[in-house]
Amino acid sequence: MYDWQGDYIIARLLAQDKKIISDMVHYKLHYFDVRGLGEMIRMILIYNNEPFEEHRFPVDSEEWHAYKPSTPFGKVPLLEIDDKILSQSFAIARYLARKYGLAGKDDFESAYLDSIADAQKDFYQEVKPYYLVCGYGGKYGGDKDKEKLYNELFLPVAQRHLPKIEKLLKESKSGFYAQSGLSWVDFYMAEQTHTFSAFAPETFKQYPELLKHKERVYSLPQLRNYIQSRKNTPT
Ligand SMILES: N[C@@H](CCC(=O)N[C@@H](CS)C(=O)NCC(=O)O)C(=O)O
Repeated sequence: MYDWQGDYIIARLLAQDKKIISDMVHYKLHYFDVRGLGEMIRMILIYNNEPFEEHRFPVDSEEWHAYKPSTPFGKVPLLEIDDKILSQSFAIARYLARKYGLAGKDDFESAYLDSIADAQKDFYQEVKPYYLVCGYGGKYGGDKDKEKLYNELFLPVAQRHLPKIEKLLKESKSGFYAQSGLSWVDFYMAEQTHTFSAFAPETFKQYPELLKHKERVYSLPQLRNYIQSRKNTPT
């Protein structure tokens, strides 16, 4: 009697497992072996305990140049979702965020979060020459003078942008960018703060709420172990 019941229960569990496995989406993330624009995507999946495969390759490598023509826009990150392919980091992040309830509580909050991410992207584009002399050992920065770029480009742009971002963070009162709490934009912003505060530590000392926000995100129980054990590349 006991054996039969045991077998029955095991058979039920196996059937359930099969269903769970057949319902599971297979994710494969293609990106360079750095944090960059791929990291928030990794963080969303890890935060949600979602298994995914990774294809990481060295920046500017033969492997990348061979793979590049097969990508929709010649850029990564790129996410395979079963037999579909999605590129553009924000599109991927938003797609996953909507699935996991990390895209704001309603349409307005979702668009508001997008506006913060887009404003940060504008900042990144504007200070990119400084980013390039700091990251990758300066390999892609040309012969530009780092200190001159810091004083004449990075500092004025940062002094214009960072107080606005910090003000919005404080105003949400949730500790995250949305009033309703954590979203994908917190992962993106924490990564941006991590990168730029290492390239300009003195500047970021003036924006302690941004540094605290990064720590708050990195200490989330679902992410803590990953953050401590990940490959912590400069970019
Ligand atoms: N708007 C795109 C930008 C993607 C992008 O610039 N990717 C860079 C790496 S962060 C890339 O693929 N660079 C290699 C190349 O252009 O050959 C996104 O957000 O995904």
